[in-house]
Amino acid sequence: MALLTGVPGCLALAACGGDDDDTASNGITVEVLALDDFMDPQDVTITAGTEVVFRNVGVNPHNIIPEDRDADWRVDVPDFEPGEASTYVFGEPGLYRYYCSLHGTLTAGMFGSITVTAA
Ligand SMILES: [Cu+2]
Repeated sequence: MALLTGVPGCLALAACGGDDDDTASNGITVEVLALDDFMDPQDVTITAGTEVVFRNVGVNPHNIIPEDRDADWRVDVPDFEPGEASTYVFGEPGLYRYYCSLHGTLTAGMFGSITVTAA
């Protein structure tokens, strides 16, 4: 699996994983924290419609790179400096794996997963 750099399709950063997705929220929010250099919690299970807040509480910039390079919940470095957060409502059940390309891969270092179960 190649590391993703310069993935097209997400050039308008404000549209990536922002608050403007059209998936209906179920009102539940969970936080996934990016620290230096790991995700806490690393693996999360939620029901469809839950909003995930990715928050960088480390001292270094991080990113959230989906395994599926066409996914629209990517968070790139300019939007994920320390103190920054990005939200996304996961509406479809499935396994969503991701990693920080600065500090990991899908299987090592800084990576995690969101398991979305049917509502
Ligand atoms: Cu990182």
